[in-house]
Amino acid sequence: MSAYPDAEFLTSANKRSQFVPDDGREVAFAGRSNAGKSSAINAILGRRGLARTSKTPGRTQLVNFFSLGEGLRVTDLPGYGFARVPEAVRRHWGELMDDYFHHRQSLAGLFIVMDARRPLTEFDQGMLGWARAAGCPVHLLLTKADKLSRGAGAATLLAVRREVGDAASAQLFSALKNTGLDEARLVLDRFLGLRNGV
Ligand SMILES: Nc1nc2c(ncn2[C@@H]2O[C@H](COP(=O)(O)OP(=O)(O)OP(=O)(O)O)[C@@H](O)[C@H]2O)c(=O)[nH]1
Ligand SMILES: [Mg+2]
Repeated sequence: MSAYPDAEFLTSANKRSQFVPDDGREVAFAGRSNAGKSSAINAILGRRGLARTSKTPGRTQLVNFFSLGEGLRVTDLPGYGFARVPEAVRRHWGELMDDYFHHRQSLAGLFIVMDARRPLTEFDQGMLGWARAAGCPVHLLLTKADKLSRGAGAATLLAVRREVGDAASAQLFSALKNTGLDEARLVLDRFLGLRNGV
């Protein structure tokens, strides 16, 4: 059975007026373009093909809302840091993200998805700084860990944890090998208020 049996796609929004009603609790997945956000959502929710994935960076250009049940949601945000997009698209992305992060009352937690081979880019740091200022709890998902040896993965995780301190929790993850699923689901449930404590 799926970890979240009621998970379903709600809508894609290109502007704030298209966002779903701002009630309940919502957890956002943000990260660089092509980092593996949509794949991570599918793996964590246990629903292949729920969020659209692609080999082409910049695939998710909209804010995609998924329901996990009454008043509980996950959002798949458009990736940042992809150089080869027109200026107008990049500007629109910035406005959409501003609208989302500055107004979303139901935002209860943020997963920052990073390629474990290139963690904590400038953009990731910016996102982390924003979330910290907003008092939004953050979990760093170091994905594509299957691309690293065990030793290199462990060293990366240690370095990331040292760098962020208590600003965020962090873990290794692979959507390809389904590693780190239990840990990610524990954090998601905690952000959604489905579990207490750490
Ligand atoms: N090896 C490996 N590849 C992965 C993993 N997760 C995602 N990928 C691949 O990385 C590429 C991008 O994955 P997506 O999940 O679409 O990435 P995204 O962050 O949603 O991308 P945008 O929506 O374009 O910003 C795809 O080719 C995936 O198959 C993983 O854990 N391991
Ligand atoms: Mg995507």
